Amino acid sequence: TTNTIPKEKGLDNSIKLMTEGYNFIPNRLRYFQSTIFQTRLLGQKAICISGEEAGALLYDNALFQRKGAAPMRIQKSLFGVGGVQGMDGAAHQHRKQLFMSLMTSQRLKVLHNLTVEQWEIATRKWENMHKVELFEEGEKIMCRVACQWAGVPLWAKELKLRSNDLAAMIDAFGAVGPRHWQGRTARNRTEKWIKYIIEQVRSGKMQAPEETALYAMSWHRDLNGNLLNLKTAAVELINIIRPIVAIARYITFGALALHQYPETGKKLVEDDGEYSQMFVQEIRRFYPFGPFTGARVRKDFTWNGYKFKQGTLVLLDIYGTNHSPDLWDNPDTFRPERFGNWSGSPFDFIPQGGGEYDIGHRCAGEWVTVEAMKTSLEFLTKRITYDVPPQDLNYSMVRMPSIPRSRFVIQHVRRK
Ligand code: PAM
Repeated sequence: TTNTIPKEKGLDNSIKLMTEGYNFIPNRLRYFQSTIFQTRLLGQKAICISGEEAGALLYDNALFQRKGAAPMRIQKSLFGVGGVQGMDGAAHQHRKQLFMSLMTSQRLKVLHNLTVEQWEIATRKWENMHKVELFEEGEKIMCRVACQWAGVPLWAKELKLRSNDLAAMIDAFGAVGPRHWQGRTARNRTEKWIKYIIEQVRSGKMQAPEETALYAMSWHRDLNGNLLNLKTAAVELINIIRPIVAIARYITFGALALHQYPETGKKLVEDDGEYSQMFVQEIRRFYPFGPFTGARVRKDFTWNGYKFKQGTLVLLDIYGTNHSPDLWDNPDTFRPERFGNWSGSPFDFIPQGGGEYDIGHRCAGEWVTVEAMKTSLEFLTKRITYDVPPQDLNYSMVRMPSIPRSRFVIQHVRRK
């Protein structure tokens, strides 16, 4: 039997995506009483799907490809052109392996230590500051961590520029107008910087420690035995450092959770590690960051009676899946305990995408994210105290990516 996919009217509904944000897909699924619908976005047909079964579908590499999935405007700002996110097949597996090889437990330990060190250094500065904007400061902390971890030299006087540029690429992903163009400018400047550093390594003028991403990206060989061209090597090295800066968003939402649900802070302080894990998982589930992800149909197929035609863009609802009442009890309640003896699947909890790490497109940096969040939020609760003055802590469900409007201001930072 063939089912008809509910179809949204309109020549193009991109404007509605811009005005409904994270709720664009969930709103329509509710309206159509469906887990699938069809619309038009960015001048093309797009099928939107949501839920665990939908996740399993989108991450089936036999049915979907990433080539040509991310719009050029996202590549020119957020991801870069020619990087791992848009690759398929054996070439993708080989490239993904390059990223996964950097994610060993040893390297996560190094990341942990660097993160603690940078929070310590920041605290010394903050003790003498009247007020601190946690989001931007967190980005700078994570920028330093990212560059040190990756082996990329970063002078103190360029920290602000590099951190702001990496942040601008992330901030651009749901933007039209100036915020988008700032993301592009930031990417161009960052690629120029990173290309220069990789050239220094390749020409022997700079030594990169073997365990670092700088070394890995500089000397990686593709399946034909060739070094990555300079531009691609830079794009991939930026694909390591930029997403580490993006963790500052989750850390800021974590600080918001600590403020709005004070009992979580007490539990973190008394914690032996288990609560910390549940707490960061709930932050990644609850707060809006990635709205959806996408792929293109590789060849015609039928799923649950719905026909998918080759080349069609398919979007998987990340925010909605993480808030689906079919998968989560009281999904709109912040409750870390839901992750206690939680038996998840690779497709029900997908803040950073679903599926497998090694052969799939699941975010390579998910362990780094969890580690940096735990370390940072434990530091905020166990090592320092601070006041949260009155401010507008609301976050928009329309602006993508979202962030509390005040960027989370703290005062009277003191060591415990
Ligand atoms: C990073 O890579 O810097 C981490 C933060 C990125 C958040 C990604 C949010 C996803 C947004 C858009 C994906 C577009 C894919 C659409 C495919 C059609």
